[in-house]
Amino acid sequence: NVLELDMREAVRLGEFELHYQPIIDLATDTASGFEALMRWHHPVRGIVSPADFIPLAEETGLVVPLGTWALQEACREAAAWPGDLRVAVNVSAVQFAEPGLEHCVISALAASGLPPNRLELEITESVLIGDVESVTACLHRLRAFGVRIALDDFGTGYSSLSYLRRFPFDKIKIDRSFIREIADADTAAIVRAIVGLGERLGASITAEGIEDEAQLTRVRREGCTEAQGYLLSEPLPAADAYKFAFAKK
Ligand code: G
Ligand code: G
Ligand code: MN
Ligand code: NA
Repeated sequence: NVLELDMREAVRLGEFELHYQPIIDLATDTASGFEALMRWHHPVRGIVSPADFIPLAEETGLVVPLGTWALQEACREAAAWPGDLRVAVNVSAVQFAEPGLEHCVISALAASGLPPNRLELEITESVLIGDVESVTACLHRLRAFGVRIALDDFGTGYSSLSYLRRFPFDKIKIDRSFIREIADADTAAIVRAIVGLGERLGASITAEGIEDEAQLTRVRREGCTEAQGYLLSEPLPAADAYKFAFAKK
């Protein structure tokens, strides 16, 4: 596989980069943090989307060194941001299946000096499918250390609600497929119910994929605590995220 060979080289050549998408706190209309999103600058193909290379990186196990790099890079960058701005890093189920993840998180924090409560790990339901006991034990230890845990792409799996019983998440991120359809009354009712769940469970609720004002107005009305999407800002290169973090809004 050509892309796989390229990817092995790419890690070594430093062709990967993180972009940072602002996450807006709807109570203050200011950024509460940024989600780190990987980009691959391929010398021939141009920018390759993680939607194309993450699945391959997971199959080949390359997501482990790549994910280690992303954690280190994101923590290092976030340590330079002002105030208590957080950085959210996506972590794949394959990384959780390896014993080194906890050590990797703790050393990224130590090396950067980033306080643990400014790091958030975004996991999907797939993380809780494998060895549930050891994964939840690992999540509990990370959380006891101060790291925040978010459930990503909520609502897209086969049995989303059962995952809320397996771990007390700090945040639930409502998948953008719900936001796209939020003009629909039934979809809005589901979003409102997720907000209610979040309140009862002590989790904040982020609406993902906000692309227009009507969607923003609607997620505010339904009680979402945070919003993220192209309307608010695209994922930004590190230097622009740094400026965004310092800009008074
Ligand atoms: O940025 P974009 O929308 O193209 O990302 C596509 C997918 O790739 C999303 O599901 C996102 O969670 C995932 N992704 C982006 N960056 C990372 C990363 O650093 N690690 C992992 N595991 N997934 C990522
Ligand atoms: O699976 P995850 O939620 O981590 O995916 C995040 C992905 O969503 C990133 O690849 C990012 O580029 C993309 N994204 C961010 N904002 C928007 C948006 O407003 N609309 C769409 N369609 N995608 C978005
Ligand atoms: Mn995510
Ligand atoms: Na998501």
